[in-house]
Amino acid sequence: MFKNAIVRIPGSNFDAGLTSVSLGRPDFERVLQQHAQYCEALIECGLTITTLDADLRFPDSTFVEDTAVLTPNGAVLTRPGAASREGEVDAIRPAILNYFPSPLTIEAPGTLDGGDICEAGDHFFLGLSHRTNEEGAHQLAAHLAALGYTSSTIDVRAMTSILHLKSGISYIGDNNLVVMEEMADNPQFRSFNLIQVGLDESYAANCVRVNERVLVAAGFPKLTADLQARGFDPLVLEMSEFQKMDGGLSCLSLRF
Ligand code: CIR
Repeated sequence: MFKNAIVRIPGSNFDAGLTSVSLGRPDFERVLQQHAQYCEALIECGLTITTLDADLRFPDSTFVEDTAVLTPNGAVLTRPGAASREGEVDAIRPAILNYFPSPLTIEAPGTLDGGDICEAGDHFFLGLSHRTNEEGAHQLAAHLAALGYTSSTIDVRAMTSILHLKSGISYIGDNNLVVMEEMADNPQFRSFNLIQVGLDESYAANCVRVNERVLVAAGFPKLTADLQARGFDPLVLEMSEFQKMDGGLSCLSLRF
């Protein structure tokens, strides 16, 4: 069960952030509206949220997930792989210190984005991506071991369709792993109950279990229906403006 979340309001220069997709320019009014609905959804799921002010120094800073890995046993501050995002960790540190007084850290030359880290019970999958390097994953694996968790790496560097590991997989509890079709045959997922997402709904593979609900992006009826049929309670959220900047549901909050 999560009790808390940290979010950051998108800045007016949100459209100056990084993106690898060509879905058009985000509409700032809609960005704010979708973000507000996301925050309301977290509250509906029972979370108390810390809302940080927009930070115009970092256009991508609403994607707070990339700055930390928070576990029940302790926190790790990351070192984001994109140069323009490195300072986001200093910016969020005070908010994290309120809940985790002695976070561990990822040090240079390690880089690591929280979006590459998928918790699946007591095991963590660490994505090697164009943001998270082997050194970063190695440091995190040692920190997680010290906190009592196992981990293993999954290399997604050759997958041009995803930015982070969690763009393609989401653990939604009770041994259930939502996984995009292209990754479903990974032997590391063999012991999980796989919920496959077809090529036409790949973006929806980034969903988030928050207590009794599963946050799912709007516009992906097959996954939504599949989750319902399996007894989950999807909470559907418009994400169009964040998708334009390579962002998914998980990136918009740190949950703990
Ligand atoms: C970036 O490229 O860093 C941002 N525009 C999107 C980050 C998305 N974060 C995530 O999936 N955890």
